This record gives sequence, C-alpha cells and structure tokens, in this order.
Amino acid sequence: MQNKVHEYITSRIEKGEKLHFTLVDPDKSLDKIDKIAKDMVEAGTDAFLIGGSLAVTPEEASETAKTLKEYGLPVIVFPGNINCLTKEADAVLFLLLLNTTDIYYVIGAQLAGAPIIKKYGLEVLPTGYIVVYQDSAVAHVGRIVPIPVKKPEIIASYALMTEMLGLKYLYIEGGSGASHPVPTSFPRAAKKSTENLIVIVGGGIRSPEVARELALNGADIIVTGTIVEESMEKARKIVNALKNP
Ligand code: 1GP
Repeated sequence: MQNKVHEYITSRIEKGEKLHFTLVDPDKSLDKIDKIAKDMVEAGTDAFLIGGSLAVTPEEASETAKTLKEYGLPVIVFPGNINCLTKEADAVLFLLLLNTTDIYYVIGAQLAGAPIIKKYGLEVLPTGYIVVYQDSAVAHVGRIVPIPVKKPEIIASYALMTEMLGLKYLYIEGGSGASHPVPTSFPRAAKKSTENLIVIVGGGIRSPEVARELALNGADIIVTGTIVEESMEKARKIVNALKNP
C-alpha cells in the first residue's frame, strides 16, 4: 500500500513543523474553490481536506479533488459518509467516530467504504475521530455523546485506545463553525498519553492566537474551513502563526 501522504506529514512533523490543512466543502462553485486553493497555497497551507456532513455528491467530490490537485498539495478526503469518496484524491482519513452511539459510524460506513477505497487506490490514513460538542451538523448526523470540557482525561483514554488499536491519527473536532474551539487541555492530554499519535484539531478556529495555543499544546495539524471562506486575511495569519510561532 502506498504511504506517500503519511510520509509527507510525518517527515514534516518530525522536523518540528506544525501543519495546516484547509478544509474545502465540495458543495461550492468550482470558481470559488479555485480561488480558495490559490490563496491558501500562497499562504503556506500544507494539504487540502475535502468533505462535509451533508449534501456532497460523488460528482462534486471528484470535481473538487480534480481542481485542488492542480495546486500540487496532497488532497485528502475527509468523509462525512461514503458519498464523499473519490478516486481523484490522494488519500482518505479513514475515520472511526469514537464517541458515537451509532455503530454505523464505527463499522458500517467503514465496511461499505473499504472495498471502494481499495478500488480507487486511495492511501489510507487510519484516524480516530472525536466530536467534542453537540451543536454541529457532524454531531447530529454522527449521533455523538459530547465530551465534558473539564474532563481531558476522557480524551487521554480515547487517545490511548486509538494508539492501541494501531490507528495513526486522532482528530479532535469541535464541529465546523463551532462557537468555541476545543479546549487546549484536549490535544495536550492526547499527546501526553500516547507515543506517536498524530493529533489533528479543527472546528471553530478563527484566530492565529487560538491556532498557536492549540499547536503549542500538542496539536500537530490545525484544520480550518469556515475562516477560509469568511476572511482570507485571517486564514493567512493562522497559517503564519503556525509556521512562525
Ligand atoms: C470541521 O474541523 C473542521 O470538520 C473545520 O471547522 O469550519 O469551524 O474551521 P471550521
């Protein structure tokens, strides 16, 4: 199995870099996607994620991936469900939603998606996924049990089990457009309880200060989506804060 994107990520992290991933929603016009990609590549983002919880057609996912591929950075599917899979991407975050009550998001989607991922030849980035807050589309669709913000030890246990299961990544998610980012104690707890787990944090990150704090507290990769659409200037500052702390 190919390992190119994982190597691209780990080689940078090993050098002490913090990475920034730009989340692109395929439910947008291709013109807008082109502009976002151009601006974010100039800003220094490290990869593109494509996906959404609702309303993504396989055709939109493919068109988006094709457009983003022209910018030379890794394009990674961040699937809300199997409809987001496309062979035009380089890799997929193969997500296990850890704090759900619905087994479909732990085993069902993975069972349906695995043979498709194989046919498409996508690189697999095995990822434990935790959605912290209740108030987002992903939380509703994924039927999650929220994580109490004063209980980082719960995140530490999830991180430990993620690593024990052999998954390489843990994505701590506030939910797209969340009013607050996840607490800094969460990536810190995840990092402290594990050896080699790569910690991704996203959801509600809108300022360079917040991005920097999360990175200083253990986040290896910061994901932003909403701010990229709202203010390219702020998005640029966020990338800059991660690259020049
Ligand atoms: C959502 O973590 C991502 O899955 C990004 O969230 O849109 O709030 O930046 P935002």
